[in-house]
Amino acid sequence: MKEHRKLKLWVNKMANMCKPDKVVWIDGSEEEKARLEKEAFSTGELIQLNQQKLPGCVYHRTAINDVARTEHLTFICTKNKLDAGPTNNWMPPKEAYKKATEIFSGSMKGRTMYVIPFSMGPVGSEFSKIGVELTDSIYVVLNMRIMTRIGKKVLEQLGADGEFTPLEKNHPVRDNSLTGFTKCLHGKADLDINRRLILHFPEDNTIWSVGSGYGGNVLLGKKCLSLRIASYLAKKEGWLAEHMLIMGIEEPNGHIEYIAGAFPSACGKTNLAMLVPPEGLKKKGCKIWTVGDDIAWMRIDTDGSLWAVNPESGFFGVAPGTNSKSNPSAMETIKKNTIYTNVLLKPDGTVWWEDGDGPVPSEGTDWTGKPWKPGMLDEKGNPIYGANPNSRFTAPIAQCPTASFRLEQHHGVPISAIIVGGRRAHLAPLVYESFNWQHGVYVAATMASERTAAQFGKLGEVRRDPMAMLPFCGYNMADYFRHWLEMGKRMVKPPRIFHVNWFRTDENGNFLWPGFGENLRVLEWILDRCNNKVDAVKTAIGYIPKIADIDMTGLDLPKASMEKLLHIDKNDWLAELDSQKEFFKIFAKGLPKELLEEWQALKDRLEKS
Ligand code: GTP
Ligand code: SPV
Ligand code: MN
Repeated sequence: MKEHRKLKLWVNKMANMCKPDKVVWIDGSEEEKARLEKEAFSTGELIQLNQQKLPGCVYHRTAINDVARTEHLTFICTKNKLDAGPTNNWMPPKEAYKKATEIFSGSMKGRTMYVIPFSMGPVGSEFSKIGVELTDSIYVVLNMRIMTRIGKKVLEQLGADGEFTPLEKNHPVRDNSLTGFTKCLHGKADLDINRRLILHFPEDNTIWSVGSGYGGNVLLGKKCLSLRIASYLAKKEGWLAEHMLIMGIEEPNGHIEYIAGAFPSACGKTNLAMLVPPEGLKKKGCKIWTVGDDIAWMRIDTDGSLWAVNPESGFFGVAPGTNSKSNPSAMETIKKNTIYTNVLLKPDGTVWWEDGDGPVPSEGTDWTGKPWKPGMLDEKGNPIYGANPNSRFTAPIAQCPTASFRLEQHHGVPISAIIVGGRRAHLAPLVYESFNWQHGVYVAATMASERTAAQFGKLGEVRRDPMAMLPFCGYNMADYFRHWLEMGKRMVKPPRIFHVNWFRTDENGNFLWPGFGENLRVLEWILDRCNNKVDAVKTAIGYIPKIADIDMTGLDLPKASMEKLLHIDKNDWLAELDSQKEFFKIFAKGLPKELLEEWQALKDRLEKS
């Protein structure tokens, strides 16, 4: 294989700073995987699980203070602060490089630096992007092996002078300086939260992450490249990089329609993407195809519609709550070749988590490595969980029983509808449809959700999370809204935009909607709307279903619950508008005027209603 000169120079430069004992280039082979696992078993970085019951599966614990993305330590480092915008933490590139250099310097002494060439998207697709991650963590290498396409084939694709990943041909904006392989550097250093930095340099196509060993902080192809850097590129190049699942819904006649869905972290993307139709609907013969559970790259094709690819090749899914009832496809997917992180380890070398399958084990070792028994309480009297609430599984998409046959197709899938939504105990109805693209962008830009365990911070607090991209937009979010509005104008047939809420509760705090597989009932209504098959009720906030148009076959839900689920409370919505206005204020003059117009129009409609 010809050598890529610039890549080699960069690897040498980084190695000179980090001072690893060795530098090992990852080729992606099975032999290499076995060798790395063996080494990690010997140091305790990984534990081999019961190979009869969980073939090919391994177990890992991260440090106790390193169990979720740390958004307050995550920075967008652009020359101008305004380019990062008011919703991102910003640091000038010079200062960021300097701070991180101090932590990286000599941090890999006694360790190996692995060089992982990886492709986000099918290798060779014009739409894919290449990255190279340097890391001192075998856990990261093995995760990247599942989550992305790695190794020799990627280097070959990069080629000797392939300094630049190909852009879409004939694209009006070609700026090669931005599209070279993304340079990703990760080091665990001392895993000290006070010396942890997740730095993005979109202007240099570079990511530096130090001091963490957890998921989104360190699998740099995921949130860092495929969302933060990619969103920046997407704006320049005229496409969208989104925190969205992609799924196909096949009708009995074999016709498949695809939808993309943006929900904040731990709000149900993985579960929706691989839902199993409930008994009542199965009879109709609907089928689900899973394309992706976390990230969608979408572009406008020559047919004027929006097409999406999932740049990833694996799931990094939330374990707690995953069981054979809520998500049988996920349970099937993670039976083999899976990395389990921060779950409970059982004495027989298998794993368990809260609301998982099987009886609660009588004993085990918890995610912190301590002996665990059910019912244990901490000093404050709170239950001690066996698995961390943000514990995860890493598994290949190809193992999912509903994996789409179009996963490796370079062209992706056409998107009929975009759905957005968060966790809202009150306010938002089960589903509503926006009036048009611009209104839909406003709905998505003002979406909000209660905070989950996927990010460090206070649980339950409602925060605005536009397009579920608040933590992931690599540039000024006001410009991001403008980009969405522009994209709509360029499409002949833009997808319709819907808002959903699976999490509305009753007076006692119980979910009104059963969720999971039952969500298909709502998706069917959404597709019927896209195909002009059903009417709807026009309300101030958008179109909502006529109750009779949601197929309830086999679901015993009182009509009163359905009414509550679709109820629109005028006063709550007026209060919501005040809160939206506060949010808009942070963008000052940068906010596209169209969003303010939509805000005003909603206010007028509500007041008249
Ligand atoms: P990230 O991987 O962090 O981006 O999360 P995600 O959006 O893929 O969320 P996921 O599907 O893993 O769901 C997170 C949690 O929400 C799990 O504990 C699920 O049990 C729960 N959940 C998912 N779908 C539903 C639903 O329809 N109803 C209810 N009540 N809970 C759900
Ligand atoms: C999320 O938090 O949205 C995730 C998990 O998908 S992580 O990869 O850690 O970001
Ligand atoms: Mn996610």
